[in-house]
Amino acid sequence: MSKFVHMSDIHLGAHREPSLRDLERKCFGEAVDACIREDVDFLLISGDLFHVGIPDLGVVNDAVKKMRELRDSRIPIYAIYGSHDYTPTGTSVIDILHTAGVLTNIMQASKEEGGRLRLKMFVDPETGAKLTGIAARKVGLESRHYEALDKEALEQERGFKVFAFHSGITQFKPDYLSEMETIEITSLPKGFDYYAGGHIHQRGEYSAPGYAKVVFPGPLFTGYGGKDIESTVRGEKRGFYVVDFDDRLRSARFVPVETFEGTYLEVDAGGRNAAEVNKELQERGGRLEVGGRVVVVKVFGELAGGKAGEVDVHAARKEMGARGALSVYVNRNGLKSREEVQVKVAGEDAAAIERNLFSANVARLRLSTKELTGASGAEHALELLRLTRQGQKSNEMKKDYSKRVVEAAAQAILARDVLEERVE
Ligand SMILES: [Mn+2]
Repeated sequence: MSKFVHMSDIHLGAHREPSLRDLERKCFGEAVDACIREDVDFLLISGDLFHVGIPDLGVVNDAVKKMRELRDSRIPIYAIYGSHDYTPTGTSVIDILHTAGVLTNIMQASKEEGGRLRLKMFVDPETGAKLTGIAARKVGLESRHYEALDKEALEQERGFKVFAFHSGITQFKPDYLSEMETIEITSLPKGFDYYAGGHIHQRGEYSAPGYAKVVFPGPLFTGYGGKDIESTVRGEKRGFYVVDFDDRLRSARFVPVETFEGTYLEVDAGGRNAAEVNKELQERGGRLEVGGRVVVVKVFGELAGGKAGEVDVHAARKEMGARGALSVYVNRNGLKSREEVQVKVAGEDAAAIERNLFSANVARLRLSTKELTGASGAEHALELLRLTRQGQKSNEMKKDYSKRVVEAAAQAILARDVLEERVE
């Protein structure tokens, strides 16, 4: 019997706080140690190994050290790009790791006569397992890959086959991602033994006729952003899958990893005034166990008196920090006051608000470019925002930084050109 480990959405470098950065590095390190200890045959990463396409070199160096340990134990790493790994203009760190032989990027596409897309099958030398997949590229671009895909050739391949992808699947989409652009399960070739999913930051195992085992491990550590952190703090287990196989799939089991201890505080401000809410925050917050923990404080509801801004979350954050909390996230997106103008667009966290805001506004535009309308338009806007949020590198000149961001942003709204360019 052979076995491999399937991980996804590791997002190395996602956190700014040194405490979370350390935990994130440790978590990846321990997951790699587990692969070596369990003597797996290979590791498969379904995208978003790093949080950005050109991460800090310190983050890369730490990751490469661990990946070298896998190589030294003769455990190959196969990977595809995630939505965070690619950089529209330049070379991503994934390409460098592929070139250096640290990992193998298993999406290698060529264009056939008539524009059909042919994927190369990689064969793992030790086990004979066949691997291929479709990476996330730019928004809307991967759906074009799927449309053009020569599925028959892949379906005819014999032996144990794994298909890696980094996209939401319409039929298996969690409710909270209802606005996310997804692909139909039938876009994927049928009959693979294991579909190794990435992109969805919630663990899930699914099946459909012709697609017996579709697995999203969710983020290895915790992902990033309010929603992901809140889920982890509220007890959602994070981790990876160990997959046993011979000529077919034998089992796929989830293995949880250590992330962090969490504390969650929810304060319903409904019908009360800001001063009363502050008192409750102080009293209940002060009694919480916060030392060495990640704390999420959620304040919501419509205040009867005072302004939402008068709810003093900073005091609560400071007090918890002083008692040794690793990190304190305050979510007050659901907090409103009667006196203030009602928020027109709501959402559970900043990412959801952005998505909803773009969806609402894009619907009012009349555009001839199809990709820039509807859900795809909202995704493009989000992508643009993500790219313009990239920080300046420590050794990067201001004008180079500005050029990089402007070019990335320009590329982000020119999906078709990039497709022609990349898939030759
Ligand atoms: Mn991700």
